[in-house]
Amino acid sequence: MIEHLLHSGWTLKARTPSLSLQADFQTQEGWTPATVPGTVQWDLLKTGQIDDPFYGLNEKTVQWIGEDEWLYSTEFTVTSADLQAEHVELHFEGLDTLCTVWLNGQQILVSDNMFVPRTINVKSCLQEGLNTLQLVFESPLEKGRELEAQHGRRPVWNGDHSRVYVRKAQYHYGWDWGPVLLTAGPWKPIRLRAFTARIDDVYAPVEVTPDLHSALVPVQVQLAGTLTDQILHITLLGPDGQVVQQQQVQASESSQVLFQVDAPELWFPNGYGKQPLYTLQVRLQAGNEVLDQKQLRLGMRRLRVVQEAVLGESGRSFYFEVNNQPIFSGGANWIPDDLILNRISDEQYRRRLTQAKDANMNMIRVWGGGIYEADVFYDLCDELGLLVWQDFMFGCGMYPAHESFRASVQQEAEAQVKRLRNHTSIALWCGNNEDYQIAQSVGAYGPGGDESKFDAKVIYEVLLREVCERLDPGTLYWPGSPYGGDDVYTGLTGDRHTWEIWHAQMAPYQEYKNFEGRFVSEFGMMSAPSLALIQQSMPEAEWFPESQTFVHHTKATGPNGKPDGARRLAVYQAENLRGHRNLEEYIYNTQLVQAEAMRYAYRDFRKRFEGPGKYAVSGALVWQLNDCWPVSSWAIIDSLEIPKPAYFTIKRELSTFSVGIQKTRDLEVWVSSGSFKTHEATLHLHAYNLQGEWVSSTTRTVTLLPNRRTDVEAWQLDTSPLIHFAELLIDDQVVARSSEFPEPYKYFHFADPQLQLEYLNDHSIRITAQKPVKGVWLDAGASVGWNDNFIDLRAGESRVLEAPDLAGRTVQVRYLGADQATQVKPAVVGA
Ligand code: BMA
Repeated sequence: MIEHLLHSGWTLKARTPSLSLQADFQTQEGWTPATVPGTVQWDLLKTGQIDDPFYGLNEKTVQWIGEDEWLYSTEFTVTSADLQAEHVELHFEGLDTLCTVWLNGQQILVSDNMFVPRTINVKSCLQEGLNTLQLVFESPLEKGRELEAQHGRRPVWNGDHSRVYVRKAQYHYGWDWGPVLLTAGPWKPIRLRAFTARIDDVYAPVEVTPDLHSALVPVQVQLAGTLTDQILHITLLGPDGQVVQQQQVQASESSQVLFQVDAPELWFPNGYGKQPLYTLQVRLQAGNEVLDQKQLRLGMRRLRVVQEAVLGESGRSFYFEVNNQPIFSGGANWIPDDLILNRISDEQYRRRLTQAKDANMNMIRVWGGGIYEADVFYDLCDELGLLVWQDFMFGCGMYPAHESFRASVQQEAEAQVKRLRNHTSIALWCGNNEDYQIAQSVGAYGPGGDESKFDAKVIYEVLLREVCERLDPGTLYWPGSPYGGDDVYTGLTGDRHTWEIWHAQMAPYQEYKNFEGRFVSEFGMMSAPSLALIQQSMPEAEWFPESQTFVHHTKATGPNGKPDGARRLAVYQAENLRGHRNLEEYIYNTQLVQAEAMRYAYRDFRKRFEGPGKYAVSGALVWQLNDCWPVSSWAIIDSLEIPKPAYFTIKRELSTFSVGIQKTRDLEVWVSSGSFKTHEATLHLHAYNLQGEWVSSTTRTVTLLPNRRTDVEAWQLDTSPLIHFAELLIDDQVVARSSEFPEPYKYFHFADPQLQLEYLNDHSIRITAQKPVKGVWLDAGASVGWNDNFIDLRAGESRVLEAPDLAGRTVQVRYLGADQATQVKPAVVGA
């Protein structure tokens, strides 16, 4: 196969409505060099024609782009060799969104779904020498509004109502954490392919036997083109690169071979084992000539979603079982990492997903308001041990289901399931985000709901289910997130979004345990981003939380559509902390509250992963891992890639061992273990009074049962509010720490910890406290890769925090109750 990427020579311009389309393409004026793959916004930014939409209030000044039509044009050369091929195709991997394509003046395609790749046979339209390819992108807003006028206005949460009619990433219309940026352009590669025969699709659904002793790898290869006497060579290589098995078959439209792997090296989610990957190579040959080849990486794992009775409770469990081991799915929700999608490099994907892995996460939910992610995203998830909960791209809306819409969704679903189904990380397909919830809120679902008003139910319960069951029968299809039978709020079956905290009644975050679900696929608490990001993304005069620009960079809205982020944040601050005196303290306070909320959530949800027969809560996915621009949001990593304190809290709560302490009448202490083995452990408990003086210490030994919670015998409590620290040791190594300071924090006068900080070398700092201290936060003004941060220290305790990238940086230190930040000069001590 000869393949040309048609990525050069492109120019773009805004459509001039007074000219005919032909004249507009021919005019010399107004053209700008264009990047393909890419979007208009990216090029206008690169060529200085618009200001950075993410800076200050600039978002408002770039809205015209989404309201205009855009022309793209290029010329490319076709050789006689290309034309001699039996088949010549143009392949558009993705067009954003409403696009008409002209080749040498002939219309060859009309596309209206950014998630559907298109292949067109163009042999008869091509000529030797120069050929012209032209694209016209209509305004998604205009088109959506036309469709809305035709079919009716539909309820949505977030963004313009018309979005539900346009198969474009829904967050481009603005969300409660993102600006409006209606991009347009060929956002994925464009290729010209000339061939006799090529590989169209390879499908290899690994099936590990229940006893885990062997795996079957049935390989199905679909070929396209003219098949004569070509041969398919199919090879399976082990994780060590050695050939495991090999077969050759005569090429036919659909070929199958079956490999059996004895004693497969099993793939486990992060934290539960390794991620060995096998390689499947498929080569199409005519004699010695290689016509085409494809390569897949495959993990050997047996995965099921188990919905069984929960001992002594109503409803059913919802847990992922990998290689016969129940998994506590600790992780996060993913939104696209930018609005200008082509700017996200492979390295950026790697950094972000590695941050998730390093936070001991094992599951990422690709949320339905974004995109089916780039191939590299799933490759990384396979490699890093991150299971993927994959939504279809519908979010927070009452979607239509008329015939042409369903046909488009069908094409989209088939293309995306085929593209992604070989990934070991794909653990579940899910119909949508919160569409059952919005349906319930408008009386179209749930108890007493009139489901005849829920048009898209047929998409979620019939269309997508059929596509998944046909194309990827080994993976569970789940109609929505949340979804749990007749009422999306019960929490007794399926998955649940817990928003009673933050949204709804704004319950205190200390109450997460009252709002659990069998699998909590969303919950979150907002906070400000880092100081460095604020300083970079708004003018200095606006560096205060009440400024117009700061509010503009806080997109949360209430039920009336008005901004309510600051208001809700203020309530959570006021309930727990004393007020802030400046921006730095505001950032610290909001981030501390977010971290505390996440401590309660993860700790109390994981606590309910109680062992065989009682996996009462088996998943906790924070809303949200990442951000797509500079904003106050629920993200735990801001768009400058700086993790917030909540990131480190979650990392601790999801580590193989975590300790929980809770004051009821006694002091309740438990340990959650994600180890498949039983461990003998020692637990030290230390108590201090509010003056920071030591009161008592006790030690217990405890046998930690595998992969579940173990309770430690309760301690009787003194009546006065005490500060408690727990330390869990296995083989004399500290494997988990926890502390409990009396709440609400605002009532208590905690003693000055007399913190001492020493630079040991350019990647480690020693911190020593003379008195107990909570929430010690080191801010180096950039993402420096701290191994730990936002820590609590006992009196007299010293800890070393490390970051590879500290050299030459000033570090700011804050803690709960600190008067002001302490600066640590970038001196190298003890090097
Ligand atoms: C969730 C998500 C998003 C939203 C978030 C915060 O339920 O699905 O729609 O951004 O809440 O409000």
